[in-house]
Amino acid sequence: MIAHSGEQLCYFISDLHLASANDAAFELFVQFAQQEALKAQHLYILGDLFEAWIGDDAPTDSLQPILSRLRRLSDNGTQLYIMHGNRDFLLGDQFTKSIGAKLLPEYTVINLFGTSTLLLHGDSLCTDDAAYQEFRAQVRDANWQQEFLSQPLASRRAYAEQARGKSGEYKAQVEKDIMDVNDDDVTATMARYQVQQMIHGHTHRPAVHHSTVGSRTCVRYVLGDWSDNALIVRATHKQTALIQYSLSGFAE
Ligand code: LP5
Ligand code: MN
Repeated sequence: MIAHSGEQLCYFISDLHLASANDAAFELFVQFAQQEALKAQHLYILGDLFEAWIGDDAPTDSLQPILSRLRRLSDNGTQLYIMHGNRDFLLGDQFTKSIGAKLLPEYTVINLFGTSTLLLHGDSLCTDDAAYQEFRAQVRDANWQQEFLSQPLASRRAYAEQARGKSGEYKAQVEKDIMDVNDDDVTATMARYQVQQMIHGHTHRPAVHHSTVGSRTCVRYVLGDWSDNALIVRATHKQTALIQYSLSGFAE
C-alpha cells in the first residue's frame, strides 16, 4: 500500500478535461504544474485529465504542452499517479510511461498520514444513473475495449464525438439528482474498503461531507472540475483540506 508520512506534500486533482492549449483550464494547469505541483512529492490525478481519450496510439500534437509539463514534473521528482475517468478510461501503459506516471486501479486505498483513504474517480458511485451505469459496464469490458481499439482512428474519433454529443443531450434532460453519488453506495464502499476517508471527483460538486459509519466518523472529499479555478485537495501531516486554486494562487 502507498503510504504518506513525515514532511510530504500531496495534491489530489481531477476533471481537468483538457483537449488542447485553448481550454479554459489549460493556463491554470500550466501554472499549477510549474509552481505548486513542483513543490509536491506526490500528485494524484483522479480521472478525466483529458476531455476524451481514444487510445494511446492517437496523435497527441494538441496535448504536447500538457504532456511536456507532466513529464517535467516527474523528471523533477514529483511522483505522478493517474486514474481512469469516464472520458479517459482508455489511457494505457504507453501513455503513463511516457509521462512517468503510475496508473492506479479504479479503487485504490492509500495511507494518507495515518488515515486509510480510498481514491476513486467517483462515477461508479452514481448508481441512480442507470443509463450511465449501462454505458460504463459496456465500455469498461475488456473485450469491448479490445474491439474498439482495433478500429481505425477516424472511426474511434467519430464514436467519441457521438458519445460526447449524446452525453450532452442526456444530461440536459435527466433529473439532476441522479447524477450525484448514491449515499448508500458511499457508505457501503467505505465499509467494504475499511477506510475513514474517501477522495473522488466526477460529479463536479466539490464539497467535504462528514458521515457516521458504525461508530466512526467518515469524511468524503469531492474534487471540483477545472475552469478558471479548481477545488483540489492538499494533504500534509498537519492537514487534509479542500482548497480553491486560481491564477491568483490558493484562496486560504
Ligand atoms: O462525461 P460527461 O460529464 O458528459 O457525462 C458523464 C456520463 N457520460 C459519459 C459519456 C462520455 O462523456 C463519452 C466520452 C467518451 C470518450 C471516450 C471515447 C471512447 C469511447 C467511445 C464510446 C462509444 O460518460 C453521463 C452521466 C454524467 O457523467 C454524470 O455522471 O450522466 O452519462 C451519460 O451520458 C449516459 C448516456 O446514456 C451515455 C450515452 C453514450 C452514448 C454512446 C453512443 C456512441 C455512439 C454509437 C454509435 C452507433
Ligand atoms: Mn468524470
